[in-house]
Amino acid sequence: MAEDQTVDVVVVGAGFAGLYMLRQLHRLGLSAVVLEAADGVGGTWYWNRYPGARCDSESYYYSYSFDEDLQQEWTWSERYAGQAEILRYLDHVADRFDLRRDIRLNTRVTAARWDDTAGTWTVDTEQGGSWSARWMVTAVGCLSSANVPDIPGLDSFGGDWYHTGQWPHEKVDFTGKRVGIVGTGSTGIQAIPVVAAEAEHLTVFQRTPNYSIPARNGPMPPEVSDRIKQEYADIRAVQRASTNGHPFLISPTSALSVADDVRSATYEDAWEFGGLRFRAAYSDLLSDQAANDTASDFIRDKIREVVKDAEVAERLLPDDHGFATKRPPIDTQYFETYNRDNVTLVDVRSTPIQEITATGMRTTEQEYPLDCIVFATGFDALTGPLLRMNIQGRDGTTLRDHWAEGPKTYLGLQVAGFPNMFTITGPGSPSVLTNMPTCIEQHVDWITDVLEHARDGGLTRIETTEAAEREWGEEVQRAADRTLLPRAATSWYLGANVPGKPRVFMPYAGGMASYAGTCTDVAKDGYRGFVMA
Ligand code: NA7
Repeated sequence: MAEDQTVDVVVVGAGFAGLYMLRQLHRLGLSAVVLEAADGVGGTWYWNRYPGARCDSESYYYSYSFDEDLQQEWTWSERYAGQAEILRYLDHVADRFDLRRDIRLNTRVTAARWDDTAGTWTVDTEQGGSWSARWMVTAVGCLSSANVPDIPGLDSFGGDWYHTGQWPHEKVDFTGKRVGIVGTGSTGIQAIPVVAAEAEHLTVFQRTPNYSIPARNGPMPPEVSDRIKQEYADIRAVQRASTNGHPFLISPTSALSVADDVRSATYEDAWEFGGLRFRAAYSDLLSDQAANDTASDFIRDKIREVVKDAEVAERLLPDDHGFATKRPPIDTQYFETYNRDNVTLVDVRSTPIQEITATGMRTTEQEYPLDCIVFATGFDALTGPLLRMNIQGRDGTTLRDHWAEGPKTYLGLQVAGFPNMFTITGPGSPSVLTNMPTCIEQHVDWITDVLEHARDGGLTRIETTEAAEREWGEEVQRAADRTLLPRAATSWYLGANVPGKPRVFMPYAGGMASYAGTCTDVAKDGYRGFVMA
């Protein structure tokens, strides 16, 4: 039955962010509801059930730190947790902290309007009910709006097609099937080896070749798990003090300051250790092109070593961007998969996809017969999930209009003209450049503090100013320009993967710790950049 109700806070989304936000609102004693489109909690980990779906952060730190008992009682089974295990964890959190009573599942938000006279948000749902609240917090994730490419003929395809971010709940069986995967980002790189092992034939349609580092996943030995649990306080402290929210710091040494053999040995060790730590091997991999070239060349050599067919290896060599200037994937047997007889690599940059036919995919070169197509084509990142909620601020200004030239926020947390709305991991925050739960906890804690401040001070309105928003936008740009990241022309950080999306570097690249320090200073400074009443 559709509900019309009033609460203090409406939270949209029941993933990592929404669950923790609700926990904190309970602590504050505010009435709250979490509206969630899916029929379960988990957000990203509810939707992304594609073969091989696994977190690229290691399990022991891709987790909440807010509750010591939770840290101690939960034991991860692998170095990197798979989708199902993370979903079990989030379900456990929802139960353990008695969150479900305030979560409405199967409730997609279709619109949200600010009423300036009443000082409230009205949030409409697809089911027809609406919620009224003084505060609205979006916890909609950064990578939740699927980007399905507009390829002519998709409707006429006679087989099944899927987007990895909207995967069916029942197992998709590729046995005996000719499968095509479009996309070689983090998702495609995880899915390709798993699908290749099952399908009769896999054709990979690659537009931009990518770097990838072996994950070196494996079972979590009990003694490692025990040691981590004893050291959690220190581990979390490093995460919070780090650039990317991981429990390791970036080396202070320049890649260009050491002899070639020393550097090669460092890279070799990092390659063997596996995972995202490779990026932390030297201080300047993301800020100096020559330093970055050393890492990029090392990985290109590895690809040549692993892939037996020299021509295929050549096609797999990244050539348009430096290592980790786009989100760096990590993998299990990705490049090795191209040594299988049942895998074909098609370069759709030189022979673009023209259409999907009833029986396959046609490029400018030929038609590839397919029974199934998997789009691992990513997301309308950061802005997409917010824009599709049809948010209307003061004077009827829509978020879509306000962001027509690209997203504008103050600290990634608020938007001028949209009072009392807080955006967890919004554009302009470091979110997607970090280990997400670390960033989410920092955001939620900051929002909790400001709501507590409002509650205690009898404040009913909090809104950032256009000046604060402009200055933060300039700071986001300056931080990006200190890195090589904006140079990766096909990066979703820039919105480049979605046709027509403004090309603006969206995340804050100045580092998690320095960002968190700024947020703390802003609060200490009487919430500088916010108008409160
Ligand atoms: P990504 O990283 O955006 O990767 C999408 C891939 O799909 C990438 O290789 C794209 O090529 C390719 N793509 C997108 N559209 C097309 C079309 N129209 N034709 C051919 N190829 C296309 O998404 P993921 O899901 O892999 O990863 C998203 C994040 O999830 C990841 O960074 C982690 O944070 C977790 P392109 O590079 O644009 O040329």
